[in-house]
Formats: sequence, structure tokens, C-alpha cells
Amino acid sequence: MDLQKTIRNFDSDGVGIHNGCYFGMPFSPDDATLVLLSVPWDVTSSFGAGSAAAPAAIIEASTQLDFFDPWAPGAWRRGIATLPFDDPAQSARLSSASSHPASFPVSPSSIRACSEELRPEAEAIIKALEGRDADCEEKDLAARLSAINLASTALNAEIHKTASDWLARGKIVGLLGGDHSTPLGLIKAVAETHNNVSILHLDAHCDLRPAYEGFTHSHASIMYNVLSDVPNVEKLVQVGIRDFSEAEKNFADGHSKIVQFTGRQLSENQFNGTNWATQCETIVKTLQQNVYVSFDIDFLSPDLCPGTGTPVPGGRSFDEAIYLIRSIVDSGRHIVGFDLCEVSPQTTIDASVGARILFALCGQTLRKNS
Ligand SMILES: [Mn+2]
Repeated sequence: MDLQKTIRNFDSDGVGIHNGCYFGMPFSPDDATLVLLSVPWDVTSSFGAGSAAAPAAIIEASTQLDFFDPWAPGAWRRGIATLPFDDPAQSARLSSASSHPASFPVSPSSIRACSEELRPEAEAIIKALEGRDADCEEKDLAARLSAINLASTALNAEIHKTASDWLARGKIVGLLGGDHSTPLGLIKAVAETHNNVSILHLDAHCDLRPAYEGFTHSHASIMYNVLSDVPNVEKLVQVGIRDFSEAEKNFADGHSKIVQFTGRQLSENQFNGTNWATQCETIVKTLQQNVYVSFDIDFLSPDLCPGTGTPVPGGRSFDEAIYLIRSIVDSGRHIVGFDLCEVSPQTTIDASVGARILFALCGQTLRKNS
């Protein structure tokens, strides 16, 4: 079915339909301009797990949305499709079928199952590191770590391949995590496809730690890994960060590609009379023509994401976040890909806010991009 026919047959003002797709939308990946890739994976979450449940919960919550977006009216009509991913029943079957946690390579249909099998291994490592399990032997620890690192590498390779295939077909790809380790393969694929790519990284954290807790693909290492593995990303602009180590701060200050706008700095400017629109303009000016948005939900104030693994006080409001994303497109720049990570649907607020951020990201991405 072609795009126009699909739209004609779809009642966008009707009751939300549970068809397994984000927003209950009717588009096939072939017809849509934007495809959404779900990665239900949260193996290395150090504090609170649960973001592996985000894609399913956001799909569920997203059918409640109304489609009129005043800042991107009708943009969804260019088509938003949901790439198939593992449902819980399928994961359970795969999980019981695999005899060892490290059943490689990870296939897209077993991401959640593999994540669930490896999490206890990761928890054992974290427990030992925190001194809560003194009996855990060194070699046991090393074997567990190696299993997790191998699986994470396989996962990222898989995502890179899937994303590259869709990008080669002229689609824009958005990714739904999972924890913040999940978008590395997509970022790589986007930077291989487009020139002049900057990353706008919205987060309470810098995620610049090399191999946090021994995990090479930790949620806390994503931007460190991007800078070392994806040299054609030309700029990393981090906004809203408010919980970071001195080592990360020094690393960022000494790195020619990194620009930071800390949470405190944004607040101070605001207290001194610089309005949010002006701050957004300043931020966006540091980005190149093609922008990849990496959105950690903990960028927002914790009341909007109470379930997320590492909530941090401060944080921006919902409209401030959307206005910043809108400013990218207002400036004539293009959004060439995005991810939304670390939504942990412990409450209805978490999934509902996640779904609405996702819809706004889709709307701005589709608004002027061509
Ligand atoms: Mn974060």
C-alpha cells in the first residue's frame, strides 16, 4: 500500500489502536520516511534496571496520544513505522531454548531475552565491585565480564547492520532503548551515511567514562565510545549535564570536539535574565548542519521520569526540551537520526512522558527534513 492510500484509510482522530506499532500508526517501513528501531536491552544499568521494558510500555502508552502537534503540524503524515522486535512471549521461548547466557550472536528477535539472561551476571559483577560479595572469585568475575562485553559488541554490530540497511534505503532511523549503551551502532551508521554530523546529547550525565565498572559498552560510556569508535562525528554538544566526575570534566575540557552546557550554567543564565529561546539559539549554533539527537530521559526533571535508573534533581521541563529540539530545525539544520534511552516504565508517568517525547522527536525530525 502506498503512503497516501494508507493515510486516507487511517482515522487519525479516532480511538488509539493497539496494533503493536508506536502511536498505533498504520505505516509499513517501506512506505514510511522514518523507521523506529526498538532495543530492549539494559544489561549494564548500575543503579535501577527496567529500561528494557521501555519499548513495549511506550508503544502501549503511545496509543493514547492525539496527533495534532502545534510545533510540527501534520509532520507524522510522512510516515512513522515500527520495525518488528521481540515480544515477551517470543523472548521467553528463546530464553528457555538457550542453554548458556552467552548464546551468540545476538539476533534482533532475542535482544530482550539475552538482556534478561545477562543481567544477573552483570549484577554479580557490580555486587562484587561494591564489596558486597567478597567471595566472588577473580576469574569468575573476568569470565562474566567477558561474556557481557562480547554480547554488547554483538548487539552493537547487529544494530549497526540493521540501521545501515534502512539508511541505505533512504530512511531516517530513530532508536528506542533500552539503556544508553544501545545507540552506538546507529550513531556509527548515521555518521557513515551523512557528512557534517554533530551529536546533540541531552542528559544529566556526560557518559564519558572509559569502560565503567569493566563494561566496555556501559550506559555510562556511550559518548566516550562514540568519540573513540566513530571518528567522523565532528562535534559532541552535551546539554543539561549535572552529575559528573572531575575526570569527565577534565576529559571534556581537553577534548576539541566536546562542547558542554551544564545544567547549572543554563540555570544561572536563566536567573540572570537570559531566556530559554536565546539559550537554545546559542546551543544550536555550536552544531553542524546534520544533527543526531541522543536523548536520555534523565535530561528532564525527575518528576517527569521517576522510574529512570539514575534520576538527578534539576533538569529541564518538557516544553523546554521540545523547544530546544525544535530550534535545531528552526535554524535550518536537519535531524538525521535520534535515540531515546533510559525510560524505565515504573509508573504511568514514565511511559507517557516517554511516548510524548518520542512523538515530538518524530515530528521535528519529519518537519522539514527531505
Ligand atoms: Mn543519564
